[in-house]
Amino acid sequence: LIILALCIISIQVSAQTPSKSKWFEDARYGMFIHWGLYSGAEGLWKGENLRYENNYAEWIRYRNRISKEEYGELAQRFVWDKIDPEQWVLLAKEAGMKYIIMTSKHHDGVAIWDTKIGDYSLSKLSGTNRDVIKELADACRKHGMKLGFYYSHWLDWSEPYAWDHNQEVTGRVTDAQYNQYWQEKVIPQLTELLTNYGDIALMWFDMWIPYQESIIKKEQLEQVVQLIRKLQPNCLINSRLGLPTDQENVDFETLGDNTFSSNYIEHPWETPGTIAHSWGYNGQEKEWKSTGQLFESLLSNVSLNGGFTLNIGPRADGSVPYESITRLHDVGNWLKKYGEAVYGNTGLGLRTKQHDWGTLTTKTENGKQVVYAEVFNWPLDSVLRISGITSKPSRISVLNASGNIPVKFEQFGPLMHIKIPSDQPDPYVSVVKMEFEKPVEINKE
Ligand code: FUL
Repeated sequence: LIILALCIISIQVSAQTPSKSKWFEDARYGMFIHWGLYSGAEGLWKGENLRYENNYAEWIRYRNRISKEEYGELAQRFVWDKIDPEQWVLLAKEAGMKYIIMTSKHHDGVAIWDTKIGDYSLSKLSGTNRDVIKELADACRKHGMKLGFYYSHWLDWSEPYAWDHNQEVTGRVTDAQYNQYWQEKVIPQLTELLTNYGDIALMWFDMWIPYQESIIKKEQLEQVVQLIRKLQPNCLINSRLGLPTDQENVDFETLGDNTFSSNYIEHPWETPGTIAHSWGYNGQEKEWKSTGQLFESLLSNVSLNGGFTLNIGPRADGSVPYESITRLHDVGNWLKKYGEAVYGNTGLGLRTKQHDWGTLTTKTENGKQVVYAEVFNWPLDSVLRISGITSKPSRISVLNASGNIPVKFEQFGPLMHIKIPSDQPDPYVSVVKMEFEKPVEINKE
């Protein structure tokens, strides 16, 4: 009897235990930080722009064929008196972001933390005793921000035995050589990152081809997974590790850079996005996105069950370009008012772009479901038309700064006409809230 009781209790506990990715699925919005030696180059090398059009500033060493020694000299451009990782955390908080993913080692192979594995680190190259990753981890803990690390496992342009696109020309390294890089750098460095900086919420790897097409072996990837599961059991792993998303080893899918889905995806996923073109700081940047585009990216992802990880590329003195700050503040101020339509929300699984005025997000609390309409294009005839919901709402209101204004509505089967005020409450995206006593019924036709 006791065993039976224990079994029942344990079944109940496991049924109640939220999945370890729940926080990530609720967070929906996070900050990516690309900061490394390349930030010191600012997209320019000896007066020469980044070679090849349409390229990323953090690729400058590879694109402009800079030698390892000369590249290392960029460390002298780092202004340590000014660098303050806590400012990045405060900016993320202000922006309404719930996690930070920091580049710990990008493709250039430079460790941003004070690694003991080799001497190719920002700390050693610039002769400082500072460890930016430690400072960032401490600041995240202080301000309740989740922290994850980007780690370039597949590519490392600093190691002769790692993968380097130059080898397309010069010939591949052998499997044994690659494994040497893996065992002597990747595994020990990951061990440091997962041991010395407290709780790590996620690891963001970066390989955009399936491992079968790369030099990496499945066993090597599984070794990484086992290491993470052992050292940080709650740490999430993204799909760019190279293993398929449907495998147990991958906790969330990362779509392509600035790539968006056109349908609802059941498993956890995110889009990594830039505010401009490059991820790393580029002083020549011209392609700044509008704040409206950023709202569109965030809200359409949430409406399809995904998240949005938006990047900043600080300069070598740690400062963040004004263009990024102002956009982050605009979205953050909006989230302060309307965050209830984003955090913990998902979508209804209707057709993408079903409504030309905007998106629908939803969440359920205590058995009651709420649906939010995020209206980008406020209808001129003061009628918001929503199709696909057949349940009757108990209340509909328009959210605005002075509270919720209840509004009238009519329903014709799966069509709802909501009478909205003629003036849109928000200059970017206005929110209409529909409350239901029970889970809503959907008509996808
Ligand atoms: C890409 C990288 O090559 C870029 O430099 C950047 O880090 C982006 C997030 O992933 O694939």
